Amino acid sequence: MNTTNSSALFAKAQLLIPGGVNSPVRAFRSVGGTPIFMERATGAYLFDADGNKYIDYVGSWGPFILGHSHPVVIDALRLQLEKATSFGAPTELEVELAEMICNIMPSIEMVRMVNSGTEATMSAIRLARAYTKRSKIIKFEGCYHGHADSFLIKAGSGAMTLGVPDSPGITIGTATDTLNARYNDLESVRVLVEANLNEIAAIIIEPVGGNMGVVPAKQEFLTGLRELCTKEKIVLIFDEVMTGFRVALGGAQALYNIQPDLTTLGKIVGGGLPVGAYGGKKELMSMIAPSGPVYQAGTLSGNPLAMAAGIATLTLLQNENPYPRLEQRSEMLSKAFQENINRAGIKATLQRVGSMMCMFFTDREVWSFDDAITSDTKAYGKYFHVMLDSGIYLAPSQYEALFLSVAHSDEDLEKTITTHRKAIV
Ligand code: KE4
Repeated sequence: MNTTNSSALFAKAQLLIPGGVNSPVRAFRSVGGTPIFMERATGAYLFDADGNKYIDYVGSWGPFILGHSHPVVIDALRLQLEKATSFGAPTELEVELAEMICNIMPSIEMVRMVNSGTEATMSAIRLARAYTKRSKIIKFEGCYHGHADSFLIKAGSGAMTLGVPDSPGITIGTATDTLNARYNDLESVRVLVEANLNEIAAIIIEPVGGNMGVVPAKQEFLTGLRELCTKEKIVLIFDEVMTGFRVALGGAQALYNIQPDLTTLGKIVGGGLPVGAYGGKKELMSMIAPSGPVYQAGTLSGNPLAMAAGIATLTLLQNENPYPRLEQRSEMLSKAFQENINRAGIKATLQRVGSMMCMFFTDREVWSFDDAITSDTKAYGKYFHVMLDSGIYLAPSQYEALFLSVAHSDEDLEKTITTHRKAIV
């Protein structure tokens, strides 16, 4: 592939933007090489600054379940664009999207729109702390909830020790309030709860891990978590920024039939524009300013353009119900990948929930972060570049997800499967 323009743009970008990117994972650091600068996209395809075409399985990290630039979404945006892009005042659009979210996810009785998943999760734990009058939170190693200080905390040396900052600039004070448990390991949660009785405000979890590769939660694990939180009066937060409207219209909470106390959303809910949201029971949400004392605000929260894209996207998902077909095509793709893996005789494990999947370069099943990190990231980097050079755009990291959209055609899947067969040997 000729990527001259991308290379020149990256050289200039690095002088002006930290690492040349506005979000670290885009820099290709974990796969090697330099990032491709994109120019336009439609359906399942990306076109870069050198005119190369790619079949896209990143979908802007999840929003584009309907494919890029869906005509109905673009029309909704065009219509809104003619009216206004922002008011900083309430609009009917916000009420409409709030009503759609509450209808689609019954655990959400009230919802607040924000501008990113990070804003959603940081607000949700502030609310949980205010509601319970407790300070500590439990998260899970390998789960990512955005870049708020309370989440960039890794486990201390022993299971019982408090967290330690996972980034400079985060205070020890913050770290002491974040505890890390092990995904799919209910006992690791019980140990922390018992050692911090009546001090845990919230447990926040990705109900399907999507940021350590794709790691499904076991049903009994989530059921046990729900029961534990109910018993100990801990706020259970499902971070469905990635899984919401992705693994099912109603998200992972519909798939697992578990009602969290709070849910955080992002990505698909904005149809590709900057949107996050958090919501849950009225009893909790009514504590949010101005109806209650918990402060949270945002200049562009509920922005009409973003609302228009979100409403159009959720309306299409409700009316067209693409999930059965997405399930069938995702199953076909992952089965074909597995056949390629078996034929090549390599160490790789495929994991999938709905239209999000991941191939780990390890022969272990991956149920937690310590399983995931047995993967050979060098092998993933090599695979990534063979696929990229053949016009298949995957996540530039072993620890992300591959997303299928309704726009991926049979030919796209065929090309992906044959390229995958070559790329893994
Ligand atoms: P944002 O602040 O990036 O909108 O959302 C943070 C977030 C919260 N919760 C979950 C489950 C998430 O997956 C994310 C963001 N996901 C990453 C991709 N794995 C965004 C990509 C990036 O950081 O550039």
